[in-house]
Amino acid sequence: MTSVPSHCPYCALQCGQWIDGDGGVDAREFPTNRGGLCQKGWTSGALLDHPGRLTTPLLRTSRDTPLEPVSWDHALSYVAARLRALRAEHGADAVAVFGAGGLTNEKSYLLGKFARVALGTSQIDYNGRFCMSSAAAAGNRAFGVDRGLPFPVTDLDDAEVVVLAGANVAETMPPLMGHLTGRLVVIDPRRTPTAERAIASGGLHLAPVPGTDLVLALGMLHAAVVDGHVDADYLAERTTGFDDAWALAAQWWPERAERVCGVAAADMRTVVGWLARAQRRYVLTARGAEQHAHGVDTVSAWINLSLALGLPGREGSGFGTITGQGNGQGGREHGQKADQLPGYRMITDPAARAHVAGVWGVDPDDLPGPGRSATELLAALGRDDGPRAMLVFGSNVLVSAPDARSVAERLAALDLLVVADFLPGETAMAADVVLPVAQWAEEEGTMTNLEGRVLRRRRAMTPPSGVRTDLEVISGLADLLDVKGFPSDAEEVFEELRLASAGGPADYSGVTYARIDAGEALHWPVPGEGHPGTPRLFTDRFAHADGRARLIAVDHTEAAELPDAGFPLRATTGRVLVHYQSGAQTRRVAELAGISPEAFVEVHPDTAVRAGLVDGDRARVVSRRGSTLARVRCVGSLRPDTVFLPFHFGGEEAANNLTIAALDPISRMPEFKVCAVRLERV
Ligand SMILES: Nc1nc2c(c(=O)[nH]1)N[C@H]1C(S)=C(S)[C@@H](COP(=O)(O)OP(=O)(O)OC[C@H]3O[C@@H](n4cnc5c(=O)[nH]c(N)nc54)[C@H](O)[C@@H]3O)O[C@H]1N2
Ligand SMILES: Nc1nc2c(c(=O)[nH]1)N[C@H]1C(S)=C(S)[C@@H](COP(=O)(O)OP(=O)(O)OC[C@H]3O[C@@H](n4cnc5c(=O)[nH]c(N)nc54)[C@H](O)[C@@H]3O)O[C@H]1N2
Ligand code: SF4
Ligand SMILES: [Mo]
Repeated sequence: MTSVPSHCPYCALQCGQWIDGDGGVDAREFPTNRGGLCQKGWTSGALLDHPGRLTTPLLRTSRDTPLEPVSWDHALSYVAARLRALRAEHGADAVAVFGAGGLTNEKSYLLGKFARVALGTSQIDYNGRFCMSSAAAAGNRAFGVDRGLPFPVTDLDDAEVVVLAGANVAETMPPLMGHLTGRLVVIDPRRTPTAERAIASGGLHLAPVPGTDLVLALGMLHAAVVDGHVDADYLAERTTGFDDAWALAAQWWPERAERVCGVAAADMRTVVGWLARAQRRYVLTARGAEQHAHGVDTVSAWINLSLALGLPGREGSGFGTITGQGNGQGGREHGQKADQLPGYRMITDPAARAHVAGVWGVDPDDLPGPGRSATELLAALGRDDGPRAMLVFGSNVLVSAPDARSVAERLAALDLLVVADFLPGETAMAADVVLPVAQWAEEEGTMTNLEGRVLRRRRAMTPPSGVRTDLEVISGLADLLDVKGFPSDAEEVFEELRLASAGGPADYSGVTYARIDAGEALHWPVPGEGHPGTPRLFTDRFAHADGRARLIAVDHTEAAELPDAGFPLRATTGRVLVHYQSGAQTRRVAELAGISPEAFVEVHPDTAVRAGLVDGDRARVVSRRGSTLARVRCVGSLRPDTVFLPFHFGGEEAANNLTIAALDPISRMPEFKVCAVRLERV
């Protein structure tokens, strides 16, 4: 049987896969995974012929009635008619669109264009707001451009020291561990498998209080200055802003930082010394440091430390953020974000509007302005000034958005909820219209991985009958709304994306399917077909007009909600190896569900005793917003003031019943990683 070379449907490592015509999946040698796959990748084929798969559109005309199978013609005409009516009655912003970082570049692009041109709405955002937005904002303000890793993953191979701030890659990107062979430092309130590896590597596990990474980074910058590790020549030649950043960091000598973040001052000095003395060294952040109401400032603090030590843009060294979703990088470049147009252009920039409007054949004045960010968009649904309808592509917001109970109320208040999905996840089952779409192995497209490399997703098999691709759905709806310019062929969409991105920060104009097929490693920007791509950014200059990186003056801010007598513990949330995100996919893979069948809460044994709980009990975890049921796991290495829950489960087991929708003032990232809770016996 012939197999096609493609990539895993899940995370941003985009491991190479072979997929055969029956949906059989095998590992494929690719630089990011070197022939490895994690359990999710190995079992990804199980969903292609899953008995629960959606293969016919479903519709209900009232929320009190069950979803019933209907034809595609009926479903799409119904949606188009309702959208027209709602728009006529309430204006274009009455219709919202919610996209995802799992969508291909082509889908992200066409969805953004569909919102702005076919619907004329400003109300579009996507789940990447929950994921990469703080890292993106911090990268933009420091470096002038946001590419998660500004160097190829393989550059990490011979690093002597790598600091991972809030990343549990041993579970979230297992094959990436193969690139981390030097001394590791892991910053995580929990002793994760990654932290174990750090200890085994001769490195350190630093366990801060959740939500205090910023102070830790300030303490380390202080240590760098006082211990004489600052690279003064680099700061003078390549940066601005050190003095202002230092004016604040100077207040945070390590012993003072220790009192807030709980990490020993001596460990801060040790790690700074390791970074300063190594030739090849990296600092990488992920969601543990970023998903906070001050996530942008926290990432900035880590960038400040990296700049003070002279890492970014130097051969064999660097700063990066580890992108999460399969197309988390490309998904934030092509215009499904509330404030962006394709090519990572800003929708408020008149030149950007003129360029993109030219490609789209519309008047720039007809393009809407910036819309609401994801959490604010969800909070506005069904309200007087908010959207009355929402189309969702690729996100299970009922499980993954903060303060899930409020999200459920808002979805219920909509006149029309349309969800395109291939599985009956929680959000799809709450919809008025469900549109069954193709899966990764059944469609063409491109994805941009965590190192900014553009990859081909290839069709290995025919989708089941009754199923359409997302591009066909968007194209079909555009037809019914009488708008032209929405092809359903992936390469045709990509050819237009190339033009729209040309000249923007994320310039794809030189990328072609043929070049990717020929095996070229094309990292953006690729400004022209003769251009070889840009595996390493910042080697000569940063992307700001003056070519310099900026240190940003940042200071400690408390978490939005602090523990008190009623809610004495800090809850944090994250991932386990075998489940992906809201679990809509992996909870349906028998092998994975067998390994991790239910929600759990990690608790320090002393904390469990105080709550009258023992290992294996079912507990109720309660916050001011809601509660969740979880099996107690006593973990002796955990901080006694902290509990941890995975967010992969829905309904009564959803960690997001607890979380708080406090937002970062710049990125609008919700504070997924800290809220105050108590434990109760069930
Ligand atoms: N198995 C699996 N892999 C995945 C995914 C998945 O759902 N499952 N999702 C993909 C996606 S979209 C993403 S974004 C990435 C995320 O990848 P990671 O960022 O590695 O994953 P998380 O588990 O969310 O968070 C990492 C760690 O942050 C810690 N943490 C919690 N609070 C704090 C804090 O205040 N400070 C610090 N320093 N650490 C803290 C948690 O204990 C956790 O171990 O994973 C990708 N890969
Ligand atoms: N408490 C807490 N909450 C979190 C996080 C956390 O760490 N803690 N992490 C946040 C992060 S980083 C992320 S990225 C989000 C992710 O959370 P979600 O946005 O909910 O992401 P998924 O669970 O991957 O949902 C994807 C849905 O779309 C479907 N799908 C997959 N691919 C496609 C496609 O190509 N087309 C269509 N139409 N459908 C598709 C899947 O079947 C699934 O139902 O969760 C966020 N929520
Ligand atoms: S690490 Fe990510 S891309 Fe690789 S197999 Fe696992 S889920 Fe897929
Ligand atoms: Mo993510």
